[in-house]
Amino acid sequence: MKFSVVVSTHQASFEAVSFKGQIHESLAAVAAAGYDGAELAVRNAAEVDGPALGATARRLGLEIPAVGTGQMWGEERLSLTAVDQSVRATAISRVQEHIALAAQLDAQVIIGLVRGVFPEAQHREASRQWLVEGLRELGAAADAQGVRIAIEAINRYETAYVNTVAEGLELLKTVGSDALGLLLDTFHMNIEEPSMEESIRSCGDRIFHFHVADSNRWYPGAGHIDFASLLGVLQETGYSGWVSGEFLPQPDGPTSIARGLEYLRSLQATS
Ligand code: LER
Ligand code: MN
Repeated sequence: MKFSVVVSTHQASFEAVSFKGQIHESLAAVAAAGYDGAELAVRNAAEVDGPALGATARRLGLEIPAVGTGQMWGEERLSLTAVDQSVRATAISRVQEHIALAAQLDAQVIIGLVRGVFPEAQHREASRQWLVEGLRELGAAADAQGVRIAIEAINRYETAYVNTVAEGLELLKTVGSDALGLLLDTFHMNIEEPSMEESIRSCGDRIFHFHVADSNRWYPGAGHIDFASLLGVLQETGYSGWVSGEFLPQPDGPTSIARGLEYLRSLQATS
């Protein structure tokens, strides 16, 4: 099992990332803490120098497992289900740039809140259709570049669509692209899933990426989620991907990444 942690290439309002900005220094801190990789949270891929980042990561012995897109929604309110067609088109072309960056870095692309939040006043069926069409277009682009897309199930307080793993699997079936799978996040699953273990089992080989934060969104080991059980079940499914820490920088970034990794590795040692 390989461990990474999320760092943001630029300043951003989303809080559950270990470091923001000064990305080359952040990568060095992640490598020094002993991680195998650094997941990138990126608002605008056009502002990221992929080859330079890739070179820094290689020099530090880090891989880049995934590139997140959530800041497009968080900072700019771009989404694949915006009522305004031109906003949807912009969101699609911006995610295409993430796909190109991911291809350079041998990473996956994450679709979280960029899918939109499905407000009650917005027609649900039309939104669902826009999302399916958008994901088909992005799936084809990803496929052509050898990139995989991981759709994240996110709790009900952040979006009204794909809150659960079951909804995520249903969406994958509707879209019908092999380039698409799921991102499971223990923070969201702890809120939405009756049994996190059963939800992991229900995915078969469709888990493309895995986020870990404890129940309080601090580093694993700081709350009451049973990570020994979850990582054991994840391994039983044959998952050979990444376990990526996406947690609040509490009590501070360096301490949280050190404690989170120490705890996860201690579980591995006893399994
Ligand atoms: C992003 O990976 C995530 O987990 C969401 O909570 C973003 O809002
Ligand atoms: Mn997440």
